[in-house]
Amino acid sequence: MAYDNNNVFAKILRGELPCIRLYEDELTLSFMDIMPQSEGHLLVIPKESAETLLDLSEEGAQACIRTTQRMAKAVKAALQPPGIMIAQFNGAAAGQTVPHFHFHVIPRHDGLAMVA
Ligand code: DGP
Repeated sequence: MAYDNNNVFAKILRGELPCIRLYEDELTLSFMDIMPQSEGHLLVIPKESAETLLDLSEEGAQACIRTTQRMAKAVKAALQPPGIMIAQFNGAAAGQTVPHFHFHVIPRHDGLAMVA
């Protein structure tokens, strides 16, 4: 399916929607999730127009995992959660609601799994 240029993360990347920006480099952007599952829940997205992991370039995938690791370390240092969940969904059937690739970085204080 063609990439939807009007999805909310595309608008955030273009500066058309506000977000709480945490980190940005040439290939990725990280910002706070608007519906956090716990304190510190953040997102990492590529700047390239990719809907799912299957659409993402290898360079984009490497950049996203690098930024995700960096953000997980920052969350650990800031909030000291005993656990950090990294979640990622591909397609509406898998629970993806925004059709632009993203990693969730979610501090966890219990053993419950995320319900999409
Ligand atoms: P997913 O189900 O994996 O597609 O999760 C999408 C996440 O994006 C969800 O946790 C809520 C978040 N989200 C949706 N719209 C916005 C928005 O406009 N701004 C921000 N910061 N987050 C959003």
